[in-house]
Amino acid sequence: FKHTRLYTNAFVIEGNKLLLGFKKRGFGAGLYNGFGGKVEPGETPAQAARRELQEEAGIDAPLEYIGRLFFVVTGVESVFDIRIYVAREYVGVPTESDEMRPGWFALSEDIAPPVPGVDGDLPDIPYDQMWADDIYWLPHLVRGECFVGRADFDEGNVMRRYWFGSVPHC
Ligand code: 6U4
Ligand code: NA
Ligand code: NA
Repeated sequence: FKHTRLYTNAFVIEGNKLLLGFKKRGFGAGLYNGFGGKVEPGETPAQAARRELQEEAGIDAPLEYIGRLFFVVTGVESVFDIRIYVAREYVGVPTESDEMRPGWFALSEDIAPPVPGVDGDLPDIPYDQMWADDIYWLPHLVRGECFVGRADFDEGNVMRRYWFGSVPHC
């Protein structure tokens, strides 16, 4: 089969809010996503995840590994092996970078009771402006359940098939 390339994707949750970035350039521009990118030589995925979060969102967070997504694109030689991380606290102020514009989104009320006047005005998670498979695994991440899965895309960002499942531990 194809070879794999390591990537990271990091999500920060604070209470009832999820931090996403609007990607301004590159592959996936125009979509909301977590913060991440390629794992560089000599780096562990955890180190890369923390570095990318700092570079793209301007914050530091105690990221924990929560899931793994194999992203397959028709006509692309390598498979993206994306290590997905989550943190429930962070240090710093989310700041726009060349690549990403950060913003907070409301998590559904079954996660934790909303704080009136603080969480109430936030937009819902913009699944229609995210990679099409994210809606199947982001709920696992929000619940703190480890997951693994695969999504296959045609050129033109059309998802052909996917599977996701939760796993007992990461
Ligand atoms: P750097 O190192 O920052 O330049 P970059 O191309 O920005 O890397 P990124 O995060 O866009 O990396 O991820 C590379 C590829 O992995 C994306 O182009 C598509 C895929 N991917 C990333 N996040 C995904 C997500 N949430 N859902 C999905 N595919 C994703 O299905
Ligand atoms: Na990136
Ligand atoms: Na990057």
